[in-house]
Amino acid sequence: TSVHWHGLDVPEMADGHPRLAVPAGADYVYDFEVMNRAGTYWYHPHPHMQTGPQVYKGLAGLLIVTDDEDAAAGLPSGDQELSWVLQDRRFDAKNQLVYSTAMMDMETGFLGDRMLVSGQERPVLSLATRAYRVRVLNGSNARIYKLGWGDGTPITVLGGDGGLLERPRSQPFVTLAPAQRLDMWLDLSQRPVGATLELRSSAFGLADAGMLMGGMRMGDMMAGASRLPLGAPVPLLTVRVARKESVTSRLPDRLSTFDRTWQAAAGPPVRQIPLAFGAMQWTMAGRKFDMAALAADETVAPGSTHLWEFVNVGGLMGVQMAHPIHMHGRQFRIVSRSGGNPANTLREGLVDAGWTDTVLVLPNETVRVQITFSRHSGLFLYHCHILE
Ligand SMILES: [Cu+2]
Repeated sequence: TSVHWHGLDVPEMADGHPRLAVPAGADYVYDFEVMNRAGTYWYHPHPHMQTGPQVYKGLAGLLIVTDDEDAAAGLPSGDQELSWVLQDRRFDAKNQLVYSTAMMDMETGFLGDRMLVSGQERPVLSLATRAYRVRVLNGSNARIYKLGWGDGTPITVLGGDGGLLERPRSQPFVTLAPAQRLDMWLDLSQRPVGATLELRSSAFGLADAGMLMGGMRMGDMMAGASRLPLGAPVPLLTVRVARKESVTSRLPDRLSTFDRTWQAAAGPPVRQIPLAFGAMQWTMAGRKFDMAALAADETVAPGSTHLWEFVNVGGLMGVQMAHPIHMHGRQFRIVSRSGGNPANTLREGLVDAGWTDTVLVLPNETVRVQITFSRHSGLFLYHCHILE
């Protein structure tokens, strides 16, 4: 296996590239200094064709980076800081994990039929009448969530993949694609003891995530499809207000000043990268994955700034799919999002502000990102984070 430190800017030899996979029984020391700002990062294996099953069986975890600026924001910490990892799984009659390699799962990604939050199915958390900071990771192989509170309370977003936003923002839902993180504020101070609040993923249309082939769901045509299809509504966990605590916790108006260092670059030309489906394979920029080959337009100077545009073109017969595109190395910014279906209900949950390392490109959309590449030279990856 190999270990990828998702979101961290690390040297080539520590990035977990599949060609540097460590053979079974061998040792390898990942040696790097954390250069990232505070944020919710994570780690998972990255060997070629084995990432899906290895993550599924448990080889993944959170990596929380702290710094002075994050501490100065005065957000809830210690027992008031919670971490929820969302993963869908299938179990057999003996409660053992089932990982299917049916054709359908391999093309659109593996979907479980039971939801786990940090390893527990629909946990009930007993909390107090105060505010909490909640970090959420979508650690699923392929499932997209449309997160919301059961009583319609908006989600107060504090940050995403690359740390805190400049200011909190409130939105009815958060669309969380595989590998993405959400940092949110949960205020229970006005709720009575005994009240409950459910976190759930709301329904969205399969077409919103692009899983349609000539009007038919791809999964219906093949065996092995999940009993919990993509876009099905599903409860995730319940928060129960268990005790009264008189602590005043105020949501800070300003969280970070980090954004001041960011400026939209006008200079660099835009490189277009079509995401397409043909001959039963997904391609990026017309190419399949090659372990070591690079195209000229994939070679960048260390520390240089580029505009890359991901164009979700799909394929014949209306084959379409939402792609969470992850770039290794530096966090980047989303400059613009255009095209696609304006009625796509996953859109209202997107958080395109702040620093990110994984951007969801919805069907027929064009998403332009600005990235300043790492000072570390070497061979790094960019890929769709659906693990199959
Ligand atoms: Cu990753």
